[in-house]
Amino acid sequence: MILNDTIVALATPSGAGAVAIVRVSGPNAIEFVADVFQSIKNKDLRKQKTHTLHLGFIKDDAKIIDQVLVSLFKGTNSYTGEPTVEISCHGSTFIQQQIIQLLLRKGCRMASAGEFTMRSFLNGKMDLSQAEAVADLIASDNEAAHQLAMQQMRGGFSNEIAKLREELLNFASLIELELDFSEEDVEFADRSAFRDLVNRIQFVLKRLLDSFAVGNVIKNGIPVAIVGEPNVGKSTLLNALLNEERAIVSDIAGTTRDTIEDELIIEGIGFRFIDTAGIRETEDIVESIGIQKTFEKIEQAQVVLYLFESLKFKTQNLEYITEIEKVKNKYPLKPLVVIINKVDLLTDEELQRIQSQLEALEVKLETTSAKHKTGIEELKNTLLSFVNTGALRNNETIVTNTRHYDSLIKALEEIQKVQYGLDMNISADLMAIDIRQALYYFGEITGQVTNDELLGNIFSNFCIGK
Ligand SMILES: Nc1nc2c(ncn2[C@@H]2O[C@H](COP(=O)(O)OP(=O)(O)OP(=O)(O)O)[C@@H](O)[C@H]2O)c(=O)[nH]1
Ligand SMILES: [Mg+2]
Repeated sequence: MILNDTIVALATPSGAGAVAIVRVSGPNAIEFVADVFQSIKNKDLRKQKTHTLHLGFIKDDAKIIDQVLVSLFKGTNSYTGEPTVEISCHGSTFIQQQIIQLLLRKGCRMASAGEFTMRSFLNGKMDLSQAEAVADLIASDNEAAHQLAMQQMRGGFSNEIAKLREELLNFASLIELELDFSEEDVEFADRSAFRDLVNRIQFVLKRLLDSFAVGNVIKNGIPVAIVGEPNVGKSTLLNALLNEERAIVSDIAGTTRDTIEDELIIEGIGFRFIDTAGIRETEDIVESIGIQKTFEKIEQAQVVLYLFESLKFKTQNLEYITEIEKVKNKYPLKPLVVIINKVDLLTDEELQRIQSQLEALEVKLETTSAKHKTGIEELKNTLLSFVNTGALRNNETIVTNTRHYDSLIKALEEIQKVQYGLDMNISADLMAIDIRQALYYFGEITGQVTNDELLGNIFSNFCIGK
C-alpha cells in the first residue's frame, strides 16, 4: 500500500452539473493546490487554518481556469486522515478535466477506486466494516438499506465483534501462559468463565448469522415471482402493484413470453416483482423457452404469488383444491401466496363459498381484481409479513455483507471446536490453536487482520473519488 503520494479525483458524479468537487488528498495536497490557486484576498493557502473556506481562482500559469471555493483540511483532520483539499468548481466537464489535469502535472496521481476510503481505513479513521458501509450507504436506494448502512458505518456491528475478540484474546494469552508453565500443571485461565465466554460468543455469532437473511433481503430486495396459467392476469397484477403500465396485457393466452422485472418499495423494503410466462403445454418454441424461465424464476424467488382465475372456481366441483395442493407440494419450502384473481367476475355468495372452502388448505390466500385494483393493499401487507422487519425496527445489529457472513461462519466453526475441546478436556496447546483461528476470523471482519488482496477486492468495488 502506497500512502506517501498525493491523489486526486472527481468526488461528484461524472458529467455536467451546477458544481463539481475535485478532491485532493495526501502529504502534498495543500502545496499542490496552493501552487495553482490565487486567493481573491491574496492569502497563501499553506498558512490558513484547517476547516476554512477560500474563494479564488484556479490558474494554469497566466490562464484562469475557473473561479472556485477551496475547503482545507489540515493534518489528520479529514475523511482520509491526511491533508485534504476539496475544490468546488463550476460543474462543466471541461473545467473538471482541466483542474484534474493541472494537478496531475503538479505531481498528483489519479486516485484508484475507493482509494480515499481505503486511506481512511489505513489511517485508522474507520475500521474495515465501517469503510464497507460507506459503499453500501452510497448504493442504498431505500429507507431500510439506508438505515442499515448508517448503523454499520457508525460501527454498530464491529463494536460488538471487537469486544468479543478482546475478551477472547485475554483468554488466549492466559492459556498460552499455561503452556509456558506446563511442567507445573497450573491453570491461569478459569475454565468455567471461559466456558461462559465461549457460550456467549456462539450466541452472538448465531444471532448475527441469522440476521444475514434479513440483511441480504433489505440490501438486495426480495424477489417475488408472479406465476400461474396463461391469461389469469399476472401482467395486470404486476401493473397494478407498480401502478404503471409496465407489462403488455391482452386476452390472448401466452402474451408474456420473457420475464419482466421491476422494483417496488413497500414501507421501506424493496420488492422485486417478476412477471413470468404463463405455464401450460405448448408447441411454440419461444413460449416454451419462456416457461422454462418461469421455473427458474420460481427457484430464485423468495416469495411466489400463484395466480388462479376466479372463473375456474365458479363450478361447485373441488378440482381446483387439488390444483392448489399440487402447487403447494411442488415448492414446500417457498413462501407461497395463492391469489384468486378476477374476483369482480364472482358474486358475493360465490366468493364467500370459495373462501370458506379454501380455509382448510392452510395457505396464504388473497383475492384480487387486478383489473380494478382491489385487494392490492392487502396483498402488499401479506408480502410485508414475510419479512422479519422486527430486528430492523428494534435497531438490532444486522449483517448485510457476504464477506462478513463468511468470516462469521468460519469464526463460529472455530469456536465450536474450542467448545468441543473444552468438553473433551483437551490440552491447552491444542485449544490455543483453535482460539487463534477464531481470533483470526474475527479480525478479518474489523480489519485487524488484512492483506493487500482482501483490501484490493473490497475497495475496487467503490467508485473513483470515494
Ligand atoms: N375481469 C377481470 N379481468 C382481468 C383481471 N385481471 C386481468 N384481466 C384480464 O385478463 C386478460 C389477461 O390478462 P394478462 O394480465 O395479460 O394475463 P397474464 O396472466 O399475464 O397472461 P399471459 O401473459 O398470457 O400468461 C386481460 O384481458 C386482462 O384485462 C381482473 O381482475 N378482472
Ligand atoms: Mg402476462
